[in-house]
Amino acid sequence: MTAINEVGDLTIEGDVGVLTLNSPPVNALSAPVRTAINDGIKAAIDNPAVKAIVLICDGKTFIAGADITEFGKAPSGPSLFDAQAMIENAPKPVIAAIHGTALGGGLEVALTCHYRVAVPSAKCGLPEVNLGLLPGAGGTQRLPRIVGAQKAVEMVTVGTHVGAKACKEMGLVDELVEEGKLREGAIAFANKIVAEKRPLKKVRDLNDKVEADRGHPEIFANFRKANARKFRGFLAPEYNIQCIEAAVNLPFDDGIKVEQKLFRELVTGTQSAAQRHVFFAERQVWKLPDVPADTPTIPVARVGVIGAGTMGGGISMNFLNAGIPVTIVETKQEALDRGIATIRKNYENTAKKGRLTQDDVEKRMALLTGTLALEDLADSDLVIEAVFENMEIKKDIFGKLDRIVKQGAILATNTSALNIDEIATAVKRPEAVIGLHFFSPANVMRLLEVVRADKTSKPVIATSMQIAKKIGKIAALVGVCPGFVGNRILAQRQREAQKLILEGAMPWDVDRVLYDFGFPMGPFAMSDLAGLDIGWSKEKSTGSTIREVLCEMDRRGQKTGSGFYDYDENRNAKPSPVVEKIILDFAAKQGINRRTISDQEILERCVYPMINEGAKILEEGKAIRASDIDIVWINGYGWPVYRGGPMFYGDTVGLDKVLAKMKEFQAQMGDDFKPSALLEKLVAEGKKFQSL
Ligand code: T1G
Repeated sequence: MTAINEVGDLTIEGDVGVLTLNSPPVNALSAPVRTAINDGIKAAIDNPAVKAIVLICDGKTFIAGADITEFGKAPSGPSLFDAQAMIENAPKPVIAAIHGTALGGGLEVALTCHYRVAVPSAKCGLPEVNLGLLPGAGGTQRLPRIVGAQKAVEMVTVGTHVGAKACKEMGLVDELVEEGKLREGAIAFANKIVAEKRPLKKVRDLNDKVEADRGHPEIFANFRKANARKFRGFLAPEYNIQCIEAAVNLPFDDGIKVEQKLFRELVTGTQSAAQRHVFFAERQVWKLPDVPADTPTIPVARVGVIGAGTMGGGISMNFLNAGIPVTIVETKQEALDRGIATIRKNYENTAKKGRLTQDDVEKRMALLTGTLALEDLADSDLVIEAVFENMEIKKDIFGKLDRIVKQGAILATNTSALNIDEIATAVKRPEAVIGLHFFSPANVMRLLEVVRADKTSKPVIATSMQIAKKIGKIAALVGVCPGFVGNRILAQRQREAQKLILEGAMPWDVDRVLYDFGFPMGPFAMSDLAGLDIGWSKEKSTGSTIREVLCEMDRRGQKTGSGFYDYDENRNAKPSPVVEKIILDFAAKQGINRRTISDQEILERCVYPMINEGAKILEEGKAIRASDIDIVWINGYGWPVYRGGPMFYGDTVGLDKVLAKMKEFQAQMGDDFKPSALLEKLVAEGKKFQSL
């Protein structure tokens, strides 16, 4: 065995040189890894005893891509292109031996090999688009030469991880070898190649697929049309498509030039910086400074859910999906039956779309037990209360749970706003109480706010974060304050949106600006979707807000065919002259002289107070990191991932600009815009939220 460097070694097994990379955690293409490839392949080429070369990785996976942590830093060591050229121009067959995932640059390295073998559990993909990038090492030019343009655009614009079997069917992998015997299998394959004197197949020279696709621009036109909504606002998907088009229409080396030009644009742009930030932010949320990774956790074998309404039902589905039995409690049989029927209907609908088998549905439903007796939760390891948002009701329930549920269980509330410290006063074990704030629909939305109360114990926190991961959520550990993190920041935007439509904008102006910014919909369209009458009652209505007036007119949103917008039979929204008049009347009654408000002012007044509130949340220690706040807003409220979240966006705009604008608004409109001390401090020090 010859050590090439600290992450690579070359062993000669018979006629085969095996170059093994070992650079945890994912063998990313850092400078040492690129050096190991470049020098290791050269050493194998120069060794006359070696007739074929196997490139394999130790650890959990084949190369999982370029080393994202190197981006933006001065390059060192051989470039990825150098390492790839060493492989592709080798006079001996080079075989990539794939386990785990060959992703991004990893697959691009494998595509410069002459052959690829994999174990059945392996996956291949070009997920750069999820980092706001495109495969910048020839992937967009080589992939379509194997799988054709249609499959290639699908893979590069979604970043799919394709299983080895499908890769073999597509020709991405030449042979599947026995699971757990990759090294032996790859060496045997190498010997076979040599014995059969198979040619050195360079992917770059395979032109039949791209030539067959040439003259069919409809492949790309149809794909763009079908995905316009999904790709709205993103640069990377479109640039990926253009690279595949170049592979079809241009010679290889010209296509590479297109790829390099567009890659450079993306990698130096704000969208990719934002999406790379999110990639790491999603992994940071699980790191809790004051809850050590070895904190003991509570095994959760049985879950109790109180309330079989929309939230209780959705919450239950998360656990049923993870194979955890759920006992769901209601006060009336009819409500219980309705709740369970809704869960079943949701599963049946998913099965109709082919995402679940009927057997999956029955397995999940078999794990669900309905009851009217809280006593049936006695043996639950985790109980989640999801009843009406009323403090007295919740405290009454927690008092009962305290007497019923076994010691050591977690007592969680799904409240979205009530004070969990107060709820915890209803039990003798406040250390067991925590908030698990799911977002509706709870079985779909990825975000979970894990709300630690003053007395919540570390094992309860650690278990809650662990179970969140187990049920496929992305969790942010937050503190008790009005609205916790997500809704507290939302309140800033809602307040300004309501003020803006009195001062001169219309709901459709505010919605358009925020939609164009990248939100899936603006606040008024969202209100119409959710229903304007949430929390409203005819008896108590005073007509003192536009929303109340609309509810009194039975304009309660999409469900009544009108709200802030008028809706046609297909629920297409259009601005409403009725609403316009209501708004004008309201403004007149309040003596407001309406004025024209620019889109820029709408955006800054809606977004900058959100950033400022995030800074206050950090000051108060109600969130651990600025990037956690970004994760909350991206996964709970549809903040566009290519803008990185409110805090990252503040850094992108420049905190000095945000501060200056907040001060300007404060002078004009008062202390709703009072800058937080942290914002002032960061600007004074020339720092960013990311530096915290
Ligand atoms: N670079 C640097 N670090 C990486 C990394 C990467 N590419 N991928 C993962 N890590 C770190 C991650 O931050 C975490 O660190 C640890 O590895 C485990 O990751 C030229 C330009 C491979 C499926 O987009 O999808 O190639 O938190 O928790 O759940 O065209 O990691 O432990 O300190 O996610 O088992 C393209 C990204 C790059 C793949 C494994 N490649 N990675 O998932 O572990 S751009 C990607 C993943 C590129 C070329 C272009 C996943 C995984 P820490 P993990 P996992």
